[in-house]
Order: sequence, then structure tokens, then C-alpha cells
Amino acid sequence: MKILSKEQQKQFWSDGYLVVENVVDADALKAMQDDFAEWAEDSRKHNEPYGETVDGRPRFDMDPEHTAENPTLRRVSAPVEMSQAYYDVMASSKMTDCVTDLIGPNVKFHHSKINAKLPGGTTAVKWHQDFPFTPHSNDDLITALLMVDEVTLENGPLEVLAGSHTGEIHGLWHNGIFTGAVDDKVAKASQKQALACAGPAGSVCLMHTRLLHGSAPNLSNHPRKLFICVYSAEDAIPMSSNPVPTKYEGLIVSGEKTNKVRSIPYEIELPQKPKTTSFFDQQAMS
Ligand SMILES: O=C(O)CCC(=O)C(=O)O
Repeated sequence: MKILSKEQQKQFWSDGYLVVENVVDADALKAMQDDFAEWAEDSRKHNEPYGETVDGRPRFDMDPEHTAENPTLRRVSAPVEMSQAYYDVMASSKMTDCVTDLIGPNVKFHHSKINAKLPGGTTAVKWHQDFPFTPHSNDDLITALLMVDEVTLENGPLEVLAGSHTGEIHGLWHNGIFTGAVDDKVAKASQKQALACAGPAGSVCLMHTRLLHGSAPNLSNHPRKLFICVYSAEDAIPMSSNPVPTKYEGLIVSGEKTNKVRSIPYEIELPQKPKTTSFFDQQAMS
């Protein structure tokens, strides 16, 4: 089903992101909030990352401030493997339709997580682009960040640098160390022109994989939970292992499987034709 107008599609490709309201209805949101509330309740029993994803890494992670009295669960990896509500939104919803309008008709799922900023936590996300974490044969990848709670300017909204998806891909290694973030100069310049992606619960921010983005801590008493799903065009082939492995990687959420591979087009600069004459030319001249 077509969701996005031509104008919205144009805006996405020119800015590198787009916020769309009402992609999930109240019942689905409540089911997602209830499931998260159960996980947050359970986190009271833990003081270090716990649970297990398909590759054995912990599924649940908390802020350093987390206590049994004030639990601050900040990350749930691959929630679609544990919750029908999250699975349904990932696999078949207006959110999936929006993604299809942009990079369809054939779209597949790559990974999912919940990034939560609960009151009392201090987690921030440093400026980065997603593509270096999920390099593919082409860059038709979208990170869809669904607002499970209302996102305001105070509760740690996603911040983006509009138009940066058309620029260079910045390194995440500095002085021989993998930091997962762009260098300070790029981060400061991005922060100066940052735009916050706020909206009512049930909105989605669709973000191009090359867009520079980050987010500050939650300074309010209101939770901020984002359900984050990464999708790619079906003909984009992963060039590295999945940062959040899931049994659903590659699930076709729209269209069909073609098994075709499409690469980012690039031009090779051919060396100039040699100026010297060949052996045969010299023979003819002599
Ligand atoms: O949780 C956030 O605020 C940012 C999420 C993010 O940067 C990402 O998923 O790449």
C-alpha cells in the first residue's frame, strides 16, 4: 500500500530523513509498551547485561545508573524474536510500507533493537553514520526509528544533519582505536546544525543509512523508547556480519526474492594512453 506522497519521497531523498506520524495504531503501541514494561520489570533482578541472542551475546543491557529500585533498561536486541507486537510492526505495517515506497518494491529485513532512554539514565549516542556498521553492495538501506513513546526536545530525541547522506562516509577509527563515532571535528560541526526528530508516539523517523546522526541523554521524567528496524533493498548484499544478529535476517517484507546483486556504481579512472610508440610503429618508421 502506498503511504508516502511524491512530496514526502522527494523530501526524504533530499534531506536524508523523514518523520511520518501515525504509522502504528494505539492498540499496537500499547502491546509494545506492555511488552517493554515486562522486560524493564524483569531487569530489576539483574546488575549486568543478560539474556542471549542467536550468537550468544546478551539481549538486554542497562545504563550504568541502573538499580533494582530505578531500573534503566537501555537496549533490547532483536525484540522481534520475543514479541508478536514488535514482530508484526517490523514485518507488516505502515512503517514497512513507507520503507517500500522509498527503496522497494523488493525489501528485506536486516536487524532490530530497542534503544530506550528511561528517566535517570545518562546514555547518549555519539555522532555516526549507520552504513559503516552494515556495509552492503549498495546503499539502499533505511533505518526506521519508531517512536514507542512521545519524543520531545527534552527526552533525548534523535538528532540529524540534514543532507549529510550525500556526502562522504566518515571513519570510525581514530588513532588506531575503533570508537564507533566520527571524529570530534565532524561531530561538533554536525551538532551545530543538528535538527531534532520529535513526534507523537506511533510516528516513525525514516533515515538514510549514510545520514549523520546522534542523540543526547534524556533530561526529562518521560521515557523515550525507539524501536529501530534496519531494512535494505533485496538486491543489496551484506558485506559484513550483522551487528545485531537475528534469525529473521533476510526476511522479505515486501515484494519478492530475486537473488540479483546490485552494486554502488563507480567509475574507474583508466590510465592515459601511453605516448611512446610501440615496437611495431618503430619498425615501420625505420
Ligand atoms: O537511540 C538513538 O537515539 C539513536 C539510535 C542510533 O543512532 C542508531 O540506531 O543508529
